[in-house]
Amino acid sequence: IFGGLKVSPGAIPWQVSLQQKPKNSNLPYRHVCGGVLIKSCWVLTAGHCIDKSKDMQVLMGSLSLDKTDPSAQTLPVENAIVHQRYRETSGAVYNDIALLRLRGTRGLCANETQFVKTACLPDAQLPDGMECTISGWGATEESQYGSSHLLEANVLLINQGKCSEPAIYGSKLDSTMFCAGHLQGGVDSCQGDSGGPLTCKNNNSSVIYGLVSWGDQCGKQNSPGVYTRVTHYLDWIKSTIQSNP
Ligand code: 4AZ
Repeated sequence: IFGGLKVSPGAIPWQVSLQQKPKNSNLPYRHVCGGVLIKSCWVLTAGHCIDKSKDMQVLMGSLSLDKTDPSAQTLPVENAIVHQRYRETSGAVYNDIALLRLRGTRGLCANETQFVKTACLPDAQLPDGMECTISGWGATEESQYGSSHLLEANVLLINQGKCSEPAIYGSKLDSTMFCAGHLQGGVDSCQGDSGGPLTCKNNNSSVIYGLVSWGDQCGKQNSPGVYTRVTHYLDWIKSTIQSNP
């Protein structure tokens, strides 16, 4: 996160760290992406975060990645389901969404606490200019390697027509994505934040409106962050969860 501040305990309880184990090694799991807990056994993340050849786990309820908080819960990923039309092209990513099924014990996965809670899915489009929150352990202006403490920042929803102007993303942007940030630059998501939440408050409850997906670098003028538009994928999310009991 560029231009962010440290998150307080319990403020973003649906934020998870998606971690992968380096192949053929005894090296520990390392953070690769963010994710969002939407049900006890289900995490939403970005399609481009998934490497089927590596073991994955999810860390929940910890603000720190290096010395995990006592409130932390870690669960293995049983199955990663990437959207069937996920595609990566030069400069844009399409249908950048995946669902992770966690491996629990006796049907129980994440245990709901003050520090671990599910986020609500959105049920409507939200207006341009609305202030929303992004968070993650990704790159900052100080470190391309990211932050060991979870950071957050406020961003504004940017008009789709504006963000589709040739000077910004042109036709790379489609209706399954949206832009958020600050066109003057400075506050943005970055590498390592991918798959993590953009949440907006609607009638005092937070909804997961976007997933960090792509952008032209980070914090640059006229290059806001691009987010997977979660409202476009509600049927895919519901049917994927239903068909994987
Ligand atoms: C990335 O490389 C990435 N500024 C993620 C988010 C943004 C740019 C790049 C948005 O994963």
